[in-house]
Amino acid sequence: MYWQQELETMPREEIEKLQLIKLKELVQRVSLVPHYSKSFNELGITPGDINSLSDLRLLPFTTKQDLRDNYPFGMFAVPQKDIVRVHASSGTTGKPTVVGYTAADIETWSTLMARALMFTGLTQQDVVQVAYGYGLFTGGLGFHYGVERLGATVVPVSGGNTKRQLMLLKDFGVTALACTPSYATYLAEALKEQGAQDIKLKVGIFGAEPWSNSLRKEIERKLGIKAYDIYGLSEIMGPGVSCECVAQAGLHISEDHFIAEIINPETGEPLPYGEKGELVITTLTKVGFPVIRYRTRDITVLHPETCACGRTHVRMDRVTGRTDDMLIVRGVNVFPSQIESVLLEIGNTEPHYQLVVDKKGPLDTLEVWVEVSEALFADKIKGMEGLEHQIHREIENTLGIGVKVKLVEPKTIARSEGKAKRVIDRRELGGK
Ligand code: DLL
Repeated sequence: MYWQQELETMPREEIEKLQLIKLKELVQRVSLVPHYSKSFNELGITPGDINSLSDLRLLPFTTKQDLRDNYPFGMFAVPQKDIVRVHASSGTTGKPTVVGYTAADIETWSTLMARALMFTGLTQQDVVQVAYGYGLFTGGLGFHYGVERLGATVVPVSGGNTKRQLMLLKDFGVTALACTPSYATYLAEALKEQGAQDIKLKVGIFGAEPWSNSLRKEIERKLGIKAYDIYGLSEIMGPGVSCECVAQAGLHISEDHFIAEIINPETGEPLPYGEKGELVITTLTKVGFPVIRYRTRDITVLHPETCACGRTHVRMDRVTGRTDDMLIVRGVNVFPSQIESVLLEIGNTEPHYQLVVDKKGPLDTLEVWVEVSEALFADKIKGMEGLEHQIHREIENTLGIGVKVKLVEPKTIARSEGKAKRVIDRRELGGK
């Protein structure tokens, strides 16, 4: 089932031809944006220099800092009267990054979201509960427009109010749930407590934060659904930049709208297909806020082979983490999702955990707090000590660092209704 079969199954050669035509147009368009005209001048580049897709590497990167420097609307490529919507993502410090859409951009986004929903097998028959936040965050409205475009029924409940979420899920015969994987975990737990009966849910479309394949299996088991990974970022569009199909073998990036590259995050050098590095995206068709070679900071791998689903668009591996979320503990690189995988593979734990990084004297320490399963907890001390040792051992085997494991009672770690905050880094506070 395809939304736009011809585009989704285009031979690679044709995709590349189309991309080159659009890239040339894009470079013309952005050369009118002061930020880009300045950097093109500095690099001595003119739009005429782009004659093949490999010339992409002549172009400068765009970073989050560039967006901050041009806050709020300085990167837009059209007069403000043509912008019909803005979204923003909150930064860890200071002002948010602001993105703008023309009516044509909203149209493209809705189409790409409808495509993504269809990747997961949804049709007009489905009832989709959108429990991503509505507002400046792109999750809620991005899904909303996509579900409507698909012709399915949208339940625009937004994030939070778990009790109401569960009521609607049952009463409206919801067949697909869209929210962060951490909120899906929370909803699964709450549903179990209520006694999950008469639930028609069959599909979950989860993203906006890293999650491991083990957590996917856990959610699939707990909710009795198929869970798909959807990826996106506001700077590029919002959700729907890529999404898994029913083959669950990577997330297809809509290459008729985006060019994806992988670079070495340290040197900025492009890496070949199959190698792990930072994802960089160029938007080919965005009008209001086109972006050249945006450094996402997300770590992944690209695979160009045609998928079992018949789509030819390049697939990216699930994002294991961001270069800036990577913890460096005593010189070892650690992504929270790696620890998540270990915890869930071991079993007898709940998918609720918290990592606490601190500095004791000259050394970094990593504490892993994890909730034990209700069953084990009911059994009290029996088995707890063994579990603690096992987690310690498995993490040390996988990551090569010793950690302190703290088992906590069920329901003691804060639940998240949006993006989970898995890490407390006390080193940032000077060890306090
Ligand atoms: O999180 C857009 C979105 C909404 C995607 C709903 C999927 C579903 P931002 O708030 O700008 O936009 O955050 C973007 O979130 O650079 C990644 O680091 C992370 N991220 C998004 N999706 C995934 C995913 C939205 N499926 C940032 N896996 C991105 C891992 C993800 N990380």
